[in-house]
Amino acid sequence: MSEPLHHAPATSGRTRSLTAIALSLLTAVGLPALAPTAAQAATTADHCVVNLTRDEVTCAATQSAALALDEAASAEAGVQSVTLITLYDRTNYDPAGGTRSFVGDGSHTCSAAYSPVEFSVDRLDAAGWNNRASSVRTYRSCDIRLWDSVSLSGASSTWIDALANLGTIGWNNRAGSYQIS
Ligand SMILES: [Ca+2]
Repeated sequence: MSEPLHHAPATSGRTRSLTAIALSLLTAVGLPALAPTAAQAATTADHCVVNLTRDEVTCAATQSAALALDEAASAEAGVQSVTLITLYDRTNYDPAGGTRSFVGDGSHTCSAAYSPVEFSVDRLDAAGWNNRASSVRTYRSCDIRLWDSVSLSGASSTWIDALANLGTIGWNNRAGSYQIS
């Protein structure tokens, strides 16, 4: 079985495993919503930030809260986190259905070329994100390539910089894994 997240050899030899963390999120997602005493408490959507540098996943009730928690933890660890890509459950980058962001350290900028692949992330099913992404944004010169299966095999999309509706290229609610370059 392959690792859920690994660097391409040309980038570095490090290998990281996020399966256990991702699995632990499944229980968090299933928790009942708190009483809607604040506007932001009205959603049960999951918003998680996968931090490559710290090898941790941070989740919160909103995308901004998840990013803020990740940034605070990163600052404590002496690193700056920057977003490389964000997957949205809904089209048009609407965060209301849930988001999953992948962040690297502050010095990271993707190379202009698509080869080598800089990050490969499989098993979106373990994170509750298989066949779910409907729009995607990328940052820091990164692009994303979606794979139909959860194991970076089968059909794959073109490289995407940003797309408000993945359905326009036949990839709505379809990705099971992805690569960043
Ligand atoms: Ca969706």
